Amino acid sequence: MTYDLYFHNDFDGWASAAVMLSFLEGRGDHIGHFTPVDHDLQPQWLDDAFFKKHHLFKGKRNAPIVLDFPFHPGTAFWFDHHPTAFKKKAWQKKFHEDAEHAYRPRYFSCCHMAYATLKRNFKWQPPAYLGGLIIWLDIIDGARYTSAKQTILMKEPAFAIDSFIDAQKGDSKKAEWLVRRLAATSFKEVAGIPRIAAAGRRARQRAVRDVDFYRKNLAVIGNATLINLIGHSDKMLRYAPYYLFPKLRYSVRINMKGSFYHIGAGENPWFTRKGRIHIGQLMKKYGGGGHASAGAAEFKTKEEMEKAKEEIIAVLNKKFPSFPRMRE
Ligand SMILES: [Mn+2]
Repeated sequence: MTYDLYFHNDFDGWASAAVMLSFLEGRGDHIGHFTPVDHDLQPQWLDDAFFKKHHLFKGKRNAPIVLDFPFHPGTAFWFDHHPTAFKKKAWQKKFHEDAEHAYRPRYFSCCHMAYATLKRNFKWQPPAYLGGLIIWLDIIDGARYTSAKQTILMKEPAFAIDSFIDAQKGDSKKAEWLVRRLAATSFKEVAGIPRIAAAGRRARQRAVRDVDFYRKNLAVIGNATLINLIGHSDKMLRYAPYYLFPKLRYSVRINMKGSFYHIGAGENPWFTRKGRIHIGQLMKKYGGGGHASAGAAEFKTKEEMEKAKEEIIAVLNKKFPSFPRMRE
């Protein structure tokens, strides 16, 4: 049988496609089209006839497989782990778990979830090298890095693949090429392919440059750091504040999203002390939202943003004494 693969356009999506491909080819099936998809597609995605109507590729349409992306009722296989997997109430009712359709929001990566589900449901015996890929997707998609430093230095081979995927901007030919490589051999070998190794080097050079921007522009206010990225949004390094100040608990960043002022706040993931502030709840006050450990809100005017910024930093400092300011 021939299927079309639709998968989220990030490392987890591409790796999930590789796991799926390995499984399908193992039982003699084929893939017609490899299509990375992203959330800008959502208005069309919500159409029941999406798989018939879309213009993502030409040619014959095969039974669709969707990975690491919201539920759609017309799929042959669907595996996802996102907490926001169901976009329509009526569709959620149509979801019934079976061998080909599963939802496991507790998995750190869809790649790992698809691997485990296919093994369980189909007695699939995956090639041993896929085990390493799964471990790394749980780290990268689950943001379970050992340190902030690891995210800046990006020395491990998986980071090169991640950087390469990022640079392809959803190109389906490149996606097919890389998904086939990842399905056929160990990710370490894939990371050594010259163009992928080169993408890794470029990403590391960029990170060194961007950390320097943080070093020059990051302010420390009590337990929180503040960075203004307006005009420098390309330099965003989520964990750089904790790399420079590992003892600080929170980071706040200012940016523009279109014509809106954007405040993002996060908690240092390597900070284990209890008694946390729910950042998503804090942002709700300003019409935003998020999770316990990260959130954001948007503002029409600079004045509104400045006022909220002061308040948010004050709240983040309220419950905790100041910690010594230490650079690594
Ligand atoms: Mn994912």
